[in-house]
Amino acid sequence: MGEIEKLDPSKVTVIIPTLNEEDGIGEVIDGFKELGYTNILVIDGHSTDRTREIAKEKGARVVLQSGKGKGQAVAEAFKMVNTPVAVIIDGDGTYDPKDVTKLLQPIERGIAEHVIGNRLSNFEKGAFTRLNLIGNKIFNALFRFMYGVEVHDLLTGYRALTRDLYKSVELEKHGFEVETELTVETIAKGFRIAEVPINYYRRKGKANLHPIKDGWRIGKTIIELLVRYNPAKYLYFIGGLFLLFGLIFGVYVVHEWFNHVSHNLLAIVTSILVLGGIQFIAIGFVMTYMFKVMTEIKKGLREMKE
Ligand SMILES: Nc1nc2c(ncn2[C@@H]2O[C@H](COP(=O)(O)OP(=O)(O)OP(=O)(O)O)[C@@H](O)[C@H]2O)c(=O)[nH]1
Ligand SMILES: [Mg+2]
Repeated sequence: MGEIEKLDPSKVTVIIPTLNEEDGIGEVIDGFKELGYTNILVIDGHSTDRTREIAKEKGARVVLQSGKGKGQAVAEAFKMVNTPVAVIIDGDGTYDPKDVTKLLQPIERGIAEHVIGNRLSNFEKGAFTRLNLIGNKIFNALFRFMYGVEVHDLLTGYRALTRDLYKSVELEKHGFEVETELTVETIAKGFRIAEVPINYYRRKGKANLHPIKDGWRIGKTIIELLVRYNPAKYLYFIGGLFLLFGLIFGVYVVHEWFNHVSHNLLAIVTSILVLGGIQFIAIGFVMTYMFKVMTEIKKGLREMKE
């Protein structure tokens, strides 16, 4: 990371995905301009209000996304920018442009390639609905449990990423799953995440997120992407289930056998469950090891390229 020390605003591109954010977009752009950031890319999802017009007036570069959804917009924006760092922020005025200095610090210090702004310690009343807050907590807990990474605000929309990272992430999800996917891609590729506390305010304008529909998709994504991150965990789970049932049947069969009753079929099933379970877990171990080595190799190759 020799290239990055104290980051000059010219080394940063601010990416703002928008869909009908005429009430918020102006102040977000102004906020960054006041701080000296001039590379501002608004990637718009075919807003039907004055969003694009306002963004252009304020001097941002405005691009219409080619597909649909926030995820697709962010992926497209990553292809278009090339500064050492990209910052992503929502266009609805819920985040404070001034917090960008906090967001950049871990990158400047060389301790992370992906910094996420944690909204949960300091948010304005009404910024989260109760459902959103509960949903958030559940997803974060699920994520920590499954991935073993200490993330407390997985779904935040305010992030900073280094070029190495934003150029190498593969984003396949098109909607609000993008935050989850970015985080999984980061750890799966061996990059480091840091979390900094930021402010969070009530949104300007109407919501785009549907808590139930999008919540369901986000939850599914967390589970689905485990395959990409560490497929062995699935094998442990299946192996564990096999062993558990094997054990239950086994105890029963043996117990009955002592009472002079034989259950031949169940005895066979028990053996299959136990042997199968052990095999799943053993393969899981091998896969975990392979995965670790692959991550190290990818990291090493990247460092060599620098
Ligand atoms: N380009 C593009 N941007 C989108 C799309 N959907 C949402 N956005 C933008 O992505 C950002 C985050 O979306 P929000 O609707 O604020 O989602 P959220 O912050 O999780 O939910 P709220 O609590 O309702 O604000 C906003 O700036 C949206 O305008 C889309 O389909 N295309
Ligand atoms: Mg928002």
